[in-house]
Amino acid sequence: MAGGGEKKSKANATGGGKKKEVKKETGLGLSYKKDENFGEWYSEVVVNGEMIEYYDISGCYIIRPWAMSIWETMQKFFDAEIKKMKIQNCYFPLFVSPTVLQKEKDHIEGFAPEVAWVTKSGESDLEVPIAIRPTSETVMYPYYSKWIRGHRDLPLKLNQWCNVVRWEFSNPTPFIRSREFLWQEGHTAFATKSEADDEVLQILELYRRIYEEFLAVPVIKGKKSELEKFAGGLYTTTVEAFIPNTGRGIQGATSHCLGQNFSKMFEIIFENEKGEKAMAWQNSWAYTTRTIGVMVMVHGDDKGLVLPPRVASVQVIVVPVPYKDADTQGIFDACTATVETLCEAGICANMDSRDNYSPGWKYSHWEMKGVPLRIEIGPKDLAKNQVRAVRRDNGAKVDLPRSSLVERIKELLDEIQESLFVAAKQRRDACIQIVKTWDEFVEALGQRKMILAPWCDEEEVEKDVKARTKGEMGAAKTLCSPLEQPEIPEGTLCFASGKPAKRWSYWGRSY
Ligand code: 87F
Repeated sequence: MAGGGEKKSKANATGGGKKKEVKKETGLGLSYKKDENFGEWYSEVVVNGEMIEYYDISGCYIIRPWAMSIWETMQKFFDAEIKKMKIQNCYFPLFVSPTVLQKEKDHIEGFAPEVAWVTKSGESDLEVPIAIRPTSETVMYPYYSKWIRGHRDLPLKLNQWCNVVRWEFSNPTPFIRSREFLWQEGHTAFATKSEADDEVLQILELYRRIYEEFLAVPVIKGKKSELEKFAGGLYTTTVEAFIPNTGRGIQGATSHCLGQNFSKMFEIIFENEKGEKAMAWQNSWAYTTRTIGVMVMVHGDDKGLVLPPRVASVQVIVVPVPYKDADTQGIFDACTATVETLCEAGICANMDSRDNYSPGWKYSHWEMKGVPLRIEIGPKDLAKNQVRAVRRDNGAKVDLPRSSLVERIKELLDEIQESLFVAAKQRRDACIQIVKTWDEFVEALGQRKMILAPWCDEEEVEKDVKARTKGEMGAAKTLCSPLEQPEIPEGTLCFASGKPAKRWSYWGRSY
C-alpha cells in the first residue's frame, strides 16, 4: 500500500482542505510548479487532470476515461496500420506455467524478481504456482512451434492488446513505471531475415508517428547498444524521447529482431522450399501506456495538462459567459448551436453548461484538463455574432465570426498540434550537446544534457562509463545510436576510450 497511499496523502496534506475552498472561488490550481518540483507536479497534474486515480496497491493506478480515450485514439491508429501489414490480432492467456516460463531461463534470469505468482485459490495452496505474464514470449512460442510446419505457414504475424504485470521495486510513477500496464505486443515469424529486418523498421516508423504525429513528442529512432538491447534478441531498435525537466532520456517503444534465438529454444522449425529444415526468424515489438506519461511530462505546464488536439477527447470546450442583465437564454442557445456545428464537422466539442460553477472556475478546470481550445460566448459576442477562442498552449485569444467558425477552428487545432511539436522539439534540441572528449561529456552530464558522442561501440567501455558516472542521480548509459548517423570524420576518437570511433551514440541518464 505504501507508494500509492503515501503519494495521495502527501497531495492532500499540501493542498487538502484549502484546495477545496479555492476550487469554488477562483478555480483549481496546482500546488507544485513544473520547474520547481517536477516529481510532485507530475503526480498532481495526472490526478487533478482526471487521468489517474491512485489505488491502494503501490504501483497500480486507475486509468480514468480522460486518459483511456487517449490510449484508444492511439490504438485505433496503430491497429489499423498493422492490419494493413496483414498482422492479425489474437489473445493468449494471462497465466504462464512455471515449466514454460523456465524454458526461457537464460534471458528470464535477470527479470525473475519482477515476475508475480499466483500461489493460492481461496485458502488452499495451488499444487503448482502459476506466473502472471510479464511479456508473452513463453506463452505464445510453444504454439508458434505447433502452428509453423512448412514455409507456407510463414509469415505468422500476430499481435495482442493486453495487460502485463512486472513487480517493479523502484519508484513507481503513473504511466511511466507501473506494476501493471497496458500494451500491444507483436510477435512475428518469417522464413527470412530480410523480411524480419524490414518489419522491424516499419513498426518503428509507426511508433515514431504515434509520438510525433499524435502526441506531438519528438523522438529519435535508433539502435540499442549490446548492453541495453533485449538480451533474448539479436538487435533492438527504439524510439527515444527526452524529458528536459529531469534531463532524462526515456525509451518510448521498442521493435526487436529476435533473430533465431527463440526459434531454437522453442523449436519453431519449418521445411523450406528446398525441403530442408530451417529455423524461423522472429521479431517482437511493443508500446505501452507509458506513451501517455511522456506526453504529459513534455507538454504539461503550471496550469495542468496540455493535450495535443489529435488525442484530446474534447478538442473544444464551449463556456457560456452570462452577465447579470444579459440574454442568458440567447447565450446558451448560441453555445448549443456552436457545439452542434462543430460536432457535425467532426470536431469534438462539448459545452460546460453547469450552473453551479462560475465561468472563471470552468476556465481553470478545462485548462487543468488540457483541452486545446476554449470558446467563450458572452453578451458582446452574441451581439456581434462571434465567439472568442482561447488557446490552451499559449493563451492566445481571437474573436471568430460564427459564419466561418468550422474552418477557423480546424485551422487553429492544426496550428496547436504543429506548434506543440515545434516547441517540444526546440526544448529537446536545446538539451542536446555534442561532445568529443571525456571532460566535455562529464560537464554536459552535469547540465542534464542528452549527449551525442563518437563511440567505439565496445560493451566494456559502456560498462566503464556507467561505473565512472555512478552517483546520486544515477549513472549515464547509452540511449541509442541514431539510425540517421552524422558523418564521422577520419580519425575521430571515442570520447571515453580514445579508440577509433565507430558511430555516434546518444548518452545520458534515463528512466
Ligand atoms: C520482466 C519479467 C520477465 C522485460 C521482463 O520488449 C520477463 C521480462 O522478457 C522480459 N521485462 N522483458 C523483455 C520483453 C521483451 C519483449 N517482449 C515482447 C519486448 C516487446 C514485446
